[in-house]
Amino acid sequence: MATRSKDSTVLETRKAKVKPPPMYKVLLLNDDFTPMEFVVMVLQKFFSMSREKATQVMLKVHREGMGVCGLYSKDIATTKVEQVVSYAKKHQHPLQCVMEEN
Ligand code: TYC
Repeated sequence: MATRSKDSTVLETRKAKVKPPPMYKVLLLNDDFTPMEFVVMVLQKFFSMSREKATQVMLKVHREGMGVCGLYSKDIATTKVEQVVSYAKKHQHPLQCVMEEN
C-alpha cells in the first residue's frame, strides 16, 4: 500500500516479511507404570513448576491421558523432550513426552 508523508513523499509500506517463529507444546502422556511421585518430580525439575502445579498437571495427565507441560520454541521444546525421555529411561520408567506444533 502507498501512503504520503507530510511533505508528500510517497512512502511504501510493505507487509512484514518475518512472522514470529512457530511455538511447540511439550506434552506428557499417561501410562500405567510410572509412579505419580516420579512424574511430579519431573515436572518440578524440568519445567520449573511448584509442587502444587506439578501435582495438578500430573493428575490431569493421569485422568485425561495427556497434558501440557509448557509452550516453547522448537529448540527448547526438543531439549525438554530429550531431557524427560532420557531421565525416565535412566530410572526405568516408560514415561513418554512428545512435542506438537501449537
Ligand atoms: N498413571 C500413572 C499411575 O497411576 C501416573 C502417571 C501420571 C503416569 C502421569 C504418567 O504422565 C503420567 N501410576
